[in-house]
Amino acid sequence: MSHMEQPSERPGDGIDPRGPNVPHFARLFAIWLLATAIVEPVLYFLVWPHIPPGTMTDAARGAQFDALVLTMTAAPVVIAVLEYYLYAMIVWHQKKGEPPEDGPPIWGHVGIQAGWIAITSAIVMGAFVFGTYELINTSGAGGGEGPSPIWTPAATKNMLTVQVIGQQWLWTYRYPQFGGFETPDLILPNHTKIAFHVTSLDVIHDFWAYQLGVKADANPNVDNVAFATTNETGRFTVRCDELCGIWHGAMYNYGYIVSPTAFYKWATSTEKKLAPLTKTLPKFAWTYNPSANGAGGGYYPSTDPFYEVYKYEYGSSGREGNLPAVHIKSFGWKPSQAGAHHVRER
Ligand SMILES: [Cu+2]
Repeated sequence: MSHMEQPSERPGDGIDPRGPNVPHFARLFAIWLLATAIVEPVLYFLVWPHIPPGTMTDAARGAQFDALVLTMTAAPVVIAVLEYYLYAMIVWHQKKGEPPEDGPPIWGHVGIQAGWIAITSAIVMGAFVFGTYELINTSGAGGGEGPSPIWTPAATKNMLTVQVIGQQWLWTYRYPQFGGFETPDLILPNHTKIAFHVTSLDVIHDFWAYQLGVKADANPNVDNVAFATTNETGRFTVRCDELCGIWHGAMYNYGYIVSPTAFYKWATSTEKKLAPLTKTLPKFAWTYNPSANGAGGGYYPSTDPFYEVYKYEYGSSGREGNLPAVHIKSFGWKPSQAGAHHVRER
């Protein structure tokens, strides 16, 4: 800094630091370049590994990388804004005893206008292209793609199918490749492509396996598919992320990624252990019809004691509505338990 740039005692005495002869832009640019050159490597090397949701699957890794790119894109903009703010306060602030004075207007400045439009357009269009590519690149980026996914993984061989069933207020999982058993434990093998088929038995839930980078709405009568490839063993959290009633906040559990060997051992032994129970479940399907009192109890139709009554009255095709409770006694239920008011004798 030369002596010419030092603040003068009186306006007109030497060059005013706020005046047009001071290279403000060059200064601002140099400071901005230096700050950016320091901050960007810090983000890349030090911050990136700590960005959620981690690296347990390709989908999670993709989300982490996307967040890094957006952060590194935003950082120079944030630096420029803060720097200009501070610079203006220090260099252009009103001197004591001086009348308020506005700076020179910049309207009509072609360079600033063109630069503004060019830079903001480049950032927005870049984010658009990058975001679209990333969405497709990791097979839907861990989001639910509906019943017929557009972006499917390249290799669909050796893919583990896990059905995720939401109901008020818990998650259960069925493994159709292992006899269709159902369990509250979500166990996944490492280094495996997983196809999550997410559905609900009652209201709308949302399957959010946070560290897997997987998030898919669980709608009744909809098979919502999301993909992820496991990368690391460990525990992850499953939460319901769609307000679904009074115990929505308690609708979470933990899942585990284990070695393929450990998974196979677990899956085959669980299949065997649960076989008698699996027989009482409805046949594996991509969606299940909620029973008449499904929203209240989340029963599957065939295991719902009401359903037997329902079938008796309406046939298995059924229809919605309140059920007359007939023959409840033959299923071991008393009318008072079933909440029935009209017990008809046949
Ligand atoms: Cu829920």
